[in-house]
Amino acid sequence: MGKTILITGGAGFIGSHVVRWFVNHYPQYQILNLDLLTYAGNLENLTDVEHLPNYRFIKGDITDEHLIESLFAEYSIDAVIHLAAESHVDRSIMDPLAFVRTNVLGTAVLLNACRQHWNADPEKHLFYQVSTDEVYGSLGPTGYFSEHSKYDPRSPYAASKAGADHLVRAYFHTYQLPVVISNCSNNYGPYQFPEKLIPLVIRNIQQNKPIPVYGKGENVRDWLWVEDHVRAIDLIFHHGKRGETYTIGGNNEWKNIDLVKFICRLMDEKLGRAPGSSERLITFVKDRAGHDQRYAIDASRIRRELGWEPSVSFEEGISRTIDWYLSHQQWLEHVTSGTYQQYYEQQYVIR
Ligand code: NAD
Ligand code: TDX
Repeated sequence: MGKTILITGGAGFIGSHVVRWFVNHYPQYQILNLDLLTYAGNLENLTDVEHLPNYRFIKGDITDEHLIESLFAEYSIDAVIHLAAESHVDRSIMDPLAFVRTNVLGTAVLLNACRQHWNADPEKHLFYQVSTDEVYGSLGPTGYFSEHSKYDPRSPYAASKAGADHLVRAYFHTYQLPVVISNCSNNYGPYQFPEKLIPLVIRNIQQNKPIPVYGKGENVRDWLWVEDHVRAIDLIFHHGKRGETYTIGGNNEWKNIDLVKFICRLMDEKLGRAPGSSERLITFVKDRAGHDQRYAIDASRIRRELGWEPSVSFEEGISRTIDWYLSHQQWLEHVTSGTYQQYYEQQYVIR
């Protein structure tokens, strides 16, 4: 059946993969992509779908109540998949209020428009909140986050996403708004902005620049191929239980330093450089403030109930990611021109 779906943040990293997936797999859906095009949003991420008849881009801010109201009045929006956010932990340490504004207030503005325009018919409508495992805080050497874990956010980014998730649940309980939330671990793949670890390492190796590793590189992250996250979002969007949460992860934990060395080895091979050349660029820098030690996800619920499985091995995914960045120099140049340099110099003190 046809639906009009508002996807927020569709010009960003994960959002552009979600838009591409839904536009291509569901020609009967009308996809509206609402994005402010901040430093992280880029319409070049979507050139392959922009001409399709079931896709429309709208530039705008999710915190702008008048704009959101006018969109709900103009289009008969059946569902929202909400990804727009300030997403980088280090930036949240520099400028926490920007995160509160977009992530908390922006989510509240969207929820409120849904409340006013939907009659709480769970068959017809859905507000899908795309969230992160960081809301659960930091793990020690053992254990996993699951749908039952307590919220314990520790960075301004994580706290702002936690605040947004709480609002989503509050709208479910108070107004019976049909909602669903998923909390996913670290994504990687094409179109990720090179402030995040994996694309930053690839770019710096290519340019023979120091690779900044925070602290001793002992922190652990679980990594998931971005399209596997998108496949999970598709399943949850269509079959997830209203009012509930799904945790998503790749069962693929890496210590940062091991991951960086792994990328170094692959880059040496792909660039035809002598073994060990890239590793020499590794530079240990001041640790991130409040750096979460370990994230790991128990994704058994979505596997069991919705039949989801990651489809791309990490070796394959990293190799594809490196190939993508090496063959998209122009994209990389565009996104790192302008204010990127300013951010980089503020963020990294490398002597
Ligand atoms: P991103 O930073 O690449 O993209 C965010 C997008 O939101 C950009 O296109 C930006 O222009 C847009 N945006 C920012 N502020 C806006 C505003 N006020 N109004 C409208 N649009 C605005 O982020 P990402 O890594 O693709 O993450 C997308 C979502 O997924 C976020 O909600 C994030 O919390 C969540 N998430 C990310 C990861 C990850 O590993 N990257 C993991 C789990 C969850
Ligand atoms: O230069 C770096 N050096 C370094 O050692 C950068 C940018 C990061 N790191 C470390 C910090 C983390 O332990 O690498 C790890 C990964 O860092 P990021 O790529 O910044 O991701 P993270 O902080 O784990 O958060 C990501 O995953 C959850 C996304 O940015 C969030 O949006 C998502 O919610």
